This record gives sequence, structure tokens and C-alpha cells, in this order.
Amino acid sequence: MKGLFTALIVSYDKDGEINEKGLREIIRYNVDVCKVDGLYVNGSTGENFMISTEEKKQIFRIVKDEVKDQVELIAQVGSINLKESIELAKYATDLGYGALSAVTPFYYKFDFEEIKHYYNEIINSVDNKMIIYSIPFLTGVNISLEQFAELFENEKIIGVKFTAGDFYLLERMRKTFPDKLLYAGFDEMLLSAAVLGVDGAIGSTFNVNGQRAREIYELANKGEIAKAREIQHETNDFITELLNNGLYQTLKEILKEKGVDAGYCRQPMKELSEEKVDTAKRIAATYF
Ligand code: NGF
Repeated sequence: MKGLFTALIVSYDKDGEINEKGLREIIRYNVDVCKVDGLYVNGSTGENFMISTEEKKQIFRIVKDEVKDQVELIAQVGSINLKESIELAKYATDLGYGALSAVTPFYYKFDFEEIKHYYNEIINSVDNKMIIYSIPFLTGVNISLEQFAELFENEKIIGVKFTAGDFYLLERMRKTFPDKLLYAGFDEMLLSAAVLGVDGAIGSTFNVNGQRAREIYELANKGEIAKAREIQHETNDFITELLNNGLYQTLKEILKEKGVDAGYCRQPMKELSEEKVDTAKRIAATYF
């Protein structure tokens, strides 16, 4: 399960319905053009927290059907409805997903015992592996080194997707858990995370920028830091423009420029204004 995983965009039509044809095209673009090692399905980038259980299952099904065994698949099943997480964990495991992931439970202020219970309940309900999805800036949930150690006591919990800028903690984790999988979650910090020895990365921008991410990651692993830094600079010029214009909407517009029917975002995310669509087209022409 090492390597670069795209946090998969999902195509929705103007009414917010899943556009299966568009989703299949996005998957193909990632596998055939971006050449990533795997897909991270139903994460933040898939707009997962705005869709129903049935829609989550439909997306898991379509992705597996399109990919077959071409690349690795991780199913994000986290939800503050633990019963839903378990149902999705069973569903994705039966479909053949190679690993599960679950965001830390959010909104309510769950204490650590509750968080630990949540992970153990999900992963002990299936014959599969769990990657913790830690994204404190969105969930408000911070897990300490000692708490990660406690979660990792369950051998089925094999790693963490670390979407945070705390590189002191990341370094401590690398040293403390040499056998656990650490994935970088912020694409704009990929080089720094790679230097610290992560096992891979999971990112939204890989939907279009997978090839540059690969170069950064491989150059860093070969110790060619100056070359890697140049590509990270170029990548971050792109990411800065992307974030300013609207992350997921702009990724979809760039994919459309590449002939991929990437659709729209699910409400309450809004559509891009005409001016921002023009900016997205300029970003696509500049970087891709
Ligand atoms: O989109 C977010 C959060 N983070 C992603 C990634 O960590 C999300 C990151 O690639 C993800 O993996 C998922 O879909 O679950 C950023 O978009 C990127 O670094 C730009 O900041 O907002």
C-alpha cells in the first residue's frame, strides 16, 4: 500500500446526482495519465460528507468496477454515525478494497477513549486493514504521539494519513513507528514530508498533477533535493492559484479542459462564477 494515491474527485451533475460516466473518466485519467499507485475513495475530495450511504456504496462499486486490480484502492468509511462506518467497511471489504480509512470522528468533542473505540469497532468488524485519517484543521481533533501508539496497538491499524503541518510530530512518528505506513496529506508539503521518510502521499491535486507529485517524491527519495524543490515550487505556484480560485471546483474545470466530464460540486458548495471558470482555464493552460 505504499506510494502515491489520488484522493478521488467525483463527478456530480447540476442536480447533485452522481455522473457515472464522468466518474469513470476521472478514474481512467488518474490511472492512465496521472499514473498514480492507487485511489483514495470517498474522502474529503469526493465530497463524501455531503452524500448518502447508498451514494457512498455506489461510488465504491463504480471505482472497483472500473479499476479492477489495476491500482490499489483505499475506502474512506469514516462517519460520526458508527453504524454507517461499519456498514461501509463491510461493503468495501466485500468489494475487494485493499485497505480502509476513517476520518477521526468530528463535530462532537469525542474523548480519546471514544475515538479509540470507534477505530477498533470499525476494523474489528471486518477482515481488512485501517489507515487513520487525521486532518485536525477540519475536524479539530488532534491525536498525540502517545495516543497514536495506543491506537497502533491494534495490529489491524496499519498507518495514518497525516494531513497536518506539524512536522515535528511527523518526525517523531517516523522514528517511533518505523513499521507503520505514514502518508503525507498536504500536497504543498510533499517534498518536506518525503524528506522525513513518509511511505507515500494521498492528495486531491494528484487528480491533475500526479506526474509532478511523482517526480517530487522520487527525486526526494533519491536525495536529489534541489531538483525536487524546483518541482515543488512549480507545484505550489499551481496549488496557490487553485486554492484562491476554489479547490474542488477548479480541479473539475481543469479536468474538463482535458476532456474529462468532471461535472460540478455538490451543494452547498457553489458553482464557479464565469470569471473563475476563465481563471481555471488559464490555470489549466499554464500548468497542464
Ligand atoms: O482537500 C483537503 C482538505 N486535503 C487534501 C487531502 O488531504 C484530502 C489535500 O490534498 C484527502 O486526501 C481526501 O480527499 O480525503 C489538499 O487538497 C491539498 O494539499 C491542497 O491544500 O481540504
